[in-house]
Amino acid sequence: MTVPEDIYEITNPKDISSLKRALVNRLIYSIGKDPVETQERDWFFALAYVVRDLLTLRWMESMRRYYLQDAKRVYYLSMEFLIGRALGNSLLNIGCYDEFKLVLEDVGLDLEELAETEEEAALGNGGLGRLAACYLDSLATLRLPGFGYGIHYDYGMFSQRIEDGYQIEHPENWLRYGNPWEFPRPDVLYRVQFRGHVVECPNADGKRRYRWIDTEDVMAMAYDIPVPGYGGETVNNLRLWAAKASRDFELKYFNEGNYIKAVEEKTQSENLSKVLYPDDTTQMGRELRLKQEYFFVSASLQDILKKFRIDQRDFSDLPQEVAIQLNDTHPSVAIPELMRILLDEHQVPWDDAWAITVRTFSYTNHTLLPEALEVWSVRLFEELLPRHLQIIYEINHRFLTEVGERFPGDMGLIQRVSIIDEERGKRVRMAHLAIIGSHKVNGVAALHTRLMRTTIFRDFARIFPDRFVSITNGITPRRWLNQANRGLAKLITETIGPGWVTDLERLRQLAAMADEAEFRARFRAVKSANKQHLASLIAKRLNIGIDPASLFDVQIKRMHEYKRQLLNLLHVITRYNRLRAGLSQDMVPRTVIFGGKAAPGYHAAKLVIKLINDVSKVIGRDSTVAGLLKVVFVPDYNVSRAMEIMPAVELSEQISTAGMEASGTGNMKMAVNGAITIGTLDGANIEIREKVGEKNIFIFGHTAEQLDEMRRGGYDAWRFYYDNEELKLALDMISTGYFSPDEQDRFKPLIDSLLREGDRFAILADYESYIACQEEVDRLYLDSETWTRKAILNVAHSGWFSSDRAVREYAERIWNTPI
Ligand code: RUG
Repeated sequence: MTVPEDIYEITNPKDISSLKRALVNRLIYSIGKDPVETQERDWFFALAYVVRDLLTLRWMESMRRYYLQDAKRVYYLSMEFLIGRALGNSLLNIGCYDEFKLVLEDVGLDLEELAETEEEAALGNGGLGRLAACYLDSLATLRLPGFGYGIHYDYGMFSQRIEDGYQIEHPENWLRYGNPWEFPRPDVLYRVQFRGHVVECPNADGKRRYRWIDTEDVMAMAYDIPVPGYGGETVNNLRLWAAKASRDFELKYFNEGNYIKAVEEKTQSENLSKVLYPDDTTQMGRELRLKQEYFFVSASLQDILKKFRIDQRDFSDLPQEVAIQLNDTHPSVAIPELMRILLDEHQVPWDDAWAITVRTFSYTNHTLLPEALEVWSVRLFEELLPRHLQIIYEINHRFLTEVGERFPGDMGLIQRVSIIDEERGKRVRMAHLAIIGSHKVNGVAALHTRLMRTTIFRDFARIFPDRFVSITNGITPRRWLNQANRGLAKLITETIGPGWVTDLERLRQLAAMADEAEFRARFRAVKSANKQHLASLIAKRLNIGIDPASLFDVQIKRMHEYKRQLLNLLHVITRYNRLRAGLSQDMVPRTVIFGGKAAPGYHAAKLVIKLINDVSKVIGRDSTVAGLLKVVFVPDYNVSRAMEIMPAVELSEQISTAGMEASGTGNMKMAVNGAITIGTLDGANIEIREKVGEKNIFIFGHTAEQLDEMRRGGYDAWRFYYDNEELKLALDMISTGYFSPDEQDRFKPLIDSLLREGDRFAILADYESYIACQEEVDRLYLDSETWTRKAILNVAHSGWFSSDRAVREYAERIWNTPI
């Protein structure tokens, strides 16, 4: 049926009175509240429903357009989508922000305040999940048929509270009041099998056939979340799967008359999508995690193939019609799963099935850290996914035979590239599976890809020289500049027009403005207003006063040893000591802001949080440094906090050990918001330096190669300690309880890791050049015109870091869906 035009409630989204009518209608008919007796949350929900209505129409139009164009679909499979709040972003993307602001004012409400009642969708840990969300925004903005698939976790990232300086985790029930953006689809339901066993069936044509039987099944139910592109023309879809008990499962026990057992089993299978694993840096090797991975992969592939309309097509067309991007190895069980479907359910011959599979998949690697690379014990695999293990063995056998033929006699090579690691009790190396089963493997920054090719995946780069590509990450300018920093967005639009929102390279036009005193003054005024705003939020929420005129020096990211928050603290302590020694003349007043969550089981990272808070307390109480130095830990760092802090940052701390941060994306967000980076030659910092120019960034520390060489020659931690008086003093203060008089050896484990356990993250090696670099920062900050000039140049040259550029590169170089 065609939809009659007059069915739409809002025919013109610029017509304030129709928006208001729609809003009040939703409040009454969807929320069931009398407008005279409402809470803010009711209005939020009513508004969200009106906005969702506007999105829904465009969404249906987009789907129809894709269908008619028979466009190639891109599916982004990710265990994490760190979306954040949706209201402000949706309103800006569909161009109705100001109109709704007026409507709300009319009923006595403030849009910004209302937006804060939204629970944030924190379905991710950090960079990887946020990247997925940025890419969805770009896919829709670029009008590409790109769809996300993930898990509908009941509990996303935990919320962090700080009690007595320690991190305490609290479950975050973001669905407590429901999610107004999503459409539950009880009719979109797929069976996902687990366990059971495999039987070989005789086939009429004499070929072997396998059946996976006696499985324990869980159902996957879809929830759809519309993803609006900028301009509102295209709205794509994010489909998240929630686990539901299968009817068979329940019936088995109900029929036995065991009602309680049936309900218990039901709850257990539904637990599958209950909670996000809150750790992105270590591999957890837990059964539930592998089940989550297969659960969402299986449901997504069934859905993808259904949309591919296999009844009308040949499987050999799949790679022309469908591209599937694996966000890290987490969804890489999709490779044997597609093989299983092709082989067992559709009797496609192995070689054809394999060619289809490899051409369909591509894999993004996000880390070189060995502890984060996924491996699964063969035993667990066999228990949960017996047929997949068989297929993996067969993939491996064929691959190793080929390698053996191409590189005869190299047994070491065979062992190193095998999917099965035989050394530590037989394990499946998921990265090897992902590389072998994909036609492209991408790293997320130039250095990262180079190191991937030359270190951990060196052998694969030799075997598949054309498979590895580098696509540097990007961030969406819609959320991270247009929405988060309204002041700067306005200034930019007034200066160069509004086109930058979808063509961020246009920021380049601001470069010339850096030399104009008047523009610098306006730019400074925006930064200053943003700093004041942040200062007022910190005062309101934490009851801490910070000086908006001080230099805002910020490190906000996950807490991890390789990110080196501890190095930052060593600078803070050194600075404190210098100030106490009366050496304040060369130093500018600073506010050092930290924020970030530690994985609940990561003791070292949690201890660093405590140390930050203890140092903050001591410095805060010392009147000799009042007005000169302050340390603040902002609790519960998340997307919303990031959006508040980014616009106010002046100095962006990107100080990871060279070679360890795959890319980083916070570095890009801060640069585009006019911060100057202090960083190592690591991840995307290198490209930031290239783009903004080396005079407009502070680089310090050893390179990845230098650290490698240093390690090979024997790393002498004590030498750094004895050679530098100030470093020695700072470390001694920490280890002797200066900051923890109530428990003197509280921080001994941190100091031991540096001095006695080899300083894996080279904090001591980089201390001296970091301190020297920080001195340069002070000198530059004293010259506020030059500082502002450099800050403007950072904005002007950050255009390349737009996720639109990154997604275009994926489209051209990997998905073969050029725009
Ligand atoms: O640590 C990396 C970041 O450097 C990177 O910017 C981000 C997006 O590519 O991914 C992060 N990451 C790595 N998140 N999880 C992992 C390990 O699986």
